[in-house]
Formats: sequence, C-alpha cells, structure tokens
Amino acid sequence: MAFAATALDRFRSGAVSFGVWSLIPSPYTAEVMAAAGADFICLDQQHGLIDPAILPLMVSAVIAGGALPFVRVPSNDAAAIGRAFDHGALGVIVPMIENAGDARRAVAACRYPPEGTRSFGPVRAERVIGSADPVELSKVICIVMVETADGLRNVDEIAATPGLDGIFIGPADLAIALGLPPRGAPRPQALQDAMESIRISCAQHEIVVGTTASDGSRAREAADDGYRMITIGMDATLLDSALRAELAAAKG
Ligand code: 3PY
Ligand code: MG
Repeated sequence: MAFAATALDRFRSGAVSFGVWSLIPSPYTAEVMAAAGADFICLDQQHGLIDPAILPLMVSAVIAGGALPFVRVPSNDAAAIGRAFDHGALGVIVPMIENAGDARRAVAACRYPPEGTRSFGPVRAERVIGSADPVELSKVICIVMVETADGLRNVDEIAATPGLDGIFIGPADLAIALGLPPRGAPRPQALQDAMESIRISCAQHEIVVGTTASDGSRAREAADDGYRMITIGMDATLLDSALRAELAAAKG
C-alpha cells in the first residue's frame, strides 16, 4: 500500500516526527489524534489499556487518520513484537533494553530468517504493506528504549546493533534509575546529562533518537536539540488537562 511505503520513507528520511502516546483503548480516539496531524501514534501496550483484541482496530484507525502506527509492546517478547507487526503496526518500541543482547533479540523479532526470528503469518500486515514478501514485510521500524541504569551504561553497544532504527529514551524510568523523581519540569541536570549522552551515542551511530516531551513547546525544543522522534503528550493527560481548563472556565 502506498501509505505504508510513504510513511516509512518519511520516518527514515531524517525528518522530525511528532507523535502522541495512546493509552485509551479506542479506535476513534486514535483516529482523532492521527487526523489532528500527529506524524505517529504510539499504541501503548506496556502501560496503556490497549489489549491484543483492540490493537488491529486501532492500527487501522491510525492509518485512516494518516499517521504512522507504532506499538509499544509490553516487553522484549518476540511473540508480542511479531503479533504487533502481523496486525499492521509499522513500527515497534521495545521497552527496558539493557544491553546489546537484548537489542539484538528485539531486532531479530522484527525480521524473518535468516536475519531474524519472526514467524510468518502477516494476517493484516500483507494488506497494510501491500505485499506478503518477507523482505517487504521486514521493512518495518525497530526502536528500543534505553531507560535503565544498565541500558545507560551499555548505550554504545545497544546503538551499534545492526538493523536497529533508533533508541527512544524513557525519561521517567531513567530518572528513577538515577535516584530522581519520575516527573517534573524542568528535568534535573543529572537526567539531562544522561539523556544527552544517549543522544550523542545515537548521533554517532547514525540512528534515530527519540524521547517524550510534556507539551508541544518542549517537543519543539527537543527537536531543536537534535531529537527526531518526539511525543508531545498522552491521550489521557491531554483530555484531562483540556477538560480541567474548560471546567475551570465554566465554574469560575
Ligand atoms: C518513560 O519515561 O519511562 C517512558 O517509558 C515513556 O513513556
Ligand atoms: Mg518507561
């Protein structure tokens, strides 16, 4: 399908992509966020409420809205990664990667043998990608998360993993790993320094670096700092803050 090829090419072109985390298990919410102009939507199966039954419907809704569908899988599990792709995701974000072995396993789960370990059964992917050829189906995006003390220590070997498209920094877990609170702005200097070392490692290995921002203007700053894949918020928190503002205006 032309959409998949165009969206994957754009992501890999060096352009900055702004996205939203989706925690609410609703195809409609996902479509609204995609159609609002997000470049990608990350359907979060690690912390979000999105179960395997609704995932394919949400992937379709994201594509209908014109955005690139990513799935954050619950863990570095080859079955979960393969299923996300089989159901039409064009990228995965794999959390809590600690070392090169973890990263190699995540990348292998995204590709078919001989390069990888993925099992063939592209039940929806063949229509989303427009081909049942394993080579074409393997052109999906593999992003791993660095957000632990070991991940930070081993970031260079992780970033050097062949076939890896990028590293997404999880600032909340990374803050906890550094003995800092998971939330709050501005981010403490020690967290900023750790994030910068990961960003530099990604730049050296010519892979995408991504992270979260708490709003659009901080996402813009992250883009100016060299991040290429940035989330501007989450559906649940955006809904919460918009509702609180309107209710405060109404109630005075
Ligand atoms: C983190 O900040 O730890 C994340 O995983 C982002 O969602
Ligand atoms: Mg995390």
